[in-house]
Amino acid sequence: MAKAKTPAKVTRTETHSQAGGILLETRLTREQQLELFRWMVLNREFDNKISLLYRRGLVIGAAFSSLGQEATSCASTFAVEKDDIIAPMIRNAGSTLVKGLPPRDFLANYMYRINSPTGGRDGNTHMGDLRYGIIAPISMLGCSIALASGFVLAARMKGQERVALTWIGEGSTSTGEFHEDVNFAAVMKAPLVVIIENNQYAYSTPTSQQCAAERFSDKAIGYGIKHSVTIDGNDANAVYETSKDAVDRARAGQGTQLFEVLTFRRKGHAEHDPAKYVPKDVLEHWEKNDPLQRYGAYLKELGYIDDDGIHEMTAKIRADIEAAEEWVMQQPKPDPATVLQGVYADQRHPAHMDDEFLYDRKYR
Ligand SMILES: Cc1ncc(C[n+]2csc(CCOP(=O)(O)OP(=O)(O)O)c2C)c(N)n1
Ligand SMILES: [Mg+2]
Repeated sequence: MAKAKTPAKVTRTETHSQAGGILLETRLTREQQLELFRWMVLNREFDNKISLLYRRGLVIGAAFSSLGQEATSCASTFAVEKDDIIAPMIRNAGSTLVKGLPPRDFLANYMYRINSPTGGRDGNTHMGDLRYGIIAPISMLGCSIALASGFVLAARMKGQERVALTWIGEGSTSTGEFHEDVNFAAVMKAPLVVIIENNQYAYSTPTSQQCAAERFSDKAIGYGIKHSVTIDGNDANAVYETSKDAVDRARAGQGTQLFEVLTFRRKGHAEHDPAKYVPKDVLEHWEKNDPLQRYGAYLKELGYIDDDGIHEMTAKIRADIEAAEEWVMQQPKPDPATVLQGVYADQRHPAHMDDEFLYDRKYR
């Protein structure tokens, strides 16, 4: 952590917990830490459900998992406000859920139902909902950064103090778009936070084969961005604290912020990829470094929750996801005859039939 925090609530001399090795100095209350843990469990259970649905042939688009990266999505989004904007990528289901999109809407999108943010047009994660401040993930790697900075620069012209948070894989930082977009945002002092999620692989390409920089956070200096750090992305408190500092600085007018979280993609690029190119010992190392296990162990050490509490929490989340799936299965799929609707201005998108304004969605 780069700078001193508001007074720490812990009196011990250790900086990290014995169990889980979690950063002890945090502004989060007991209740907030339990809530953050709950989001991380939801993130994992949601991903597990998508994986199962994919295997049953009920999700037919690519199904992306963030197994092992739950802290990087959930703890960072925990640091933004309701009116802030997030621009997630394919591996940030947790961010979308924390920002408020109901799991059943997300599930409905994966299962291409009319009652979903894209009205059944997209069978995976490329959907957003501006009612919750969520910009849809963009396939062209790097492009989300320009959209996110454009959004908050426009907000600034309207006198609003909105901050945008976006994530980018370490592989995507080698695109021209990343360079152009971060440079533009930094020059304009856009209130934007860019988190580089270094999960060690870009599809089958390991980090060592696509970038010679020692640390991805070093890229910040080329854009004049200060305070860039590389942190343990599997430590939810560290991710929250670093994100909160960056969001606060961006809101205070200090311009674009960027930092790197070290984590690992524990599944293939998507469900179709068995990731046989990942060495077994590396995978085992990161399995032992699991963000949920670590945060759970830490919360137990503090006496905030016990094993029964974790089981109860997980069972409730699973039941909610089952109920969401049941609801989704009742929803109709789009009529193929409507495929051109929403492509041109003269025919409204089926998910926005009643909209007075495109983003005032009433798809439910
Ligand atoms: C400009 C561009 N090039 C290539 C692709 C194909 N592609 C999609 S995801 C991906 C790997 C991205 O790796 P990384 O940025 O590390 O993110 P991760 O999947 O590890 O989260 C590639 C090459 C694309 N979508 N856009
Ligand atoms: Mg990657």
